[in-house]
Amino acid sequence: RQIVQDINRAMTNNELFIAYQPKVCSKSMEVTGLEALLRWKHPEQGMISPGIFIPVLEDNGKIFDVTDWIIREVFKQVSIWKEASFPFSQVSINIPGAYVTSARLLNVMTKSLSEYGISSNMIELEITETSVIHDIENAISAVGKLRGMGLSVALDDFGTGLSSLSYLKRIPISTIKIDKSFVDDVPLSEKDSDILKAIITLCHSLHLKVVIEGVESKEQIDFITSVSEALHIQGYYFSRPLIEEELVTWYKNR
Ligand code: G
Ligand code: G
Ligand code: MN
Ligand code: NA
Repeated sequence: RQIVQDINRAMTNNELFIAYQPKVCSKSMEVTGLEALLRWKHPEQGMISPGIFIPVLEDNGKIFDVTDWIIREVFKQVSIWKEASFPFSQVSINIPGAYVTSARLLNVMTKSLSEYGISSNMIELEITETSVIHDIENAISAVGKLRGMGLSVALDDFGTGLSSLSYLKRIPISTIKIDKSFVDDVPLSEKDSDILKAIITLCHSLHLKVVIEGVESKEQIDFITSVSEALHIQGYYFSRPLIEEELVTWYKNR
């Protein structure tokens, strides 16, 4: 496909860039993390959503090179922020399914952390529930090694994988990201509100850090903060994903 040829050019041609979306603590309202999200400004087609091109890159294996590119870009940015004493917090990187269980991920992480002088607790890797269920034994082993290096690991899109919950106690993740679909109709739907509350309780009883994704309204914030003061909230209510300059301005204006 054309995407594959174009992505090679995009990586060297400044067409790809990273946007960062803040996560905010439900108690202090302080920024507790940033999720790195890939963006592609194609010269003819304009902005192309990663929801469109990432699955294509996954199908042909090109996603490995692109993820390496993302890791380098993020680490470069983190080292600049560190140097400038910018008050950033932990940065999360989305890692595609096939990459999670590959030896390449451990190697790239070890090498890049040392190359950019970044401590592992500044980085979180987001892996999807679907990819974990796909290859549970290898995922458990890979996550164990990453955690052993001091990296945080988040389970992304939690609740969408039609999974059995039994793997939750076996996989040594640090964080759960509850999928947007569980918060969309909160607090209007009493049933959805009860389900969200139950998931949060379950995750907290497993001592997991909990991020609620896709929060867009004040009413959702009020409900979430009434459930627990130990939650992390991500969504348009606080901010869309921002490029570096926008992020600096956003921090200043808070
Ligand atoms: O940012 P946006 O809502 O457009 O993302 C759409 C989809 O693409 C989401 O599922 C998101 O997880 C995925 N995505 C965005 N950025 C990255 C990335 O850097 N790496 C991977 N693997 N997926 C990403
Ligand atoms: O699959 P993943 O969770 O990585 O995808 C995250 C994507 O969800 C981000 O790329 C971002 O563009 C999108 N997103 C983040 N917050 C919101 C929100 O409040 N509403 C909507 N509709 N999308 C969001
Ligand atoms: Mn994610
Ligand atoms: Na998600």
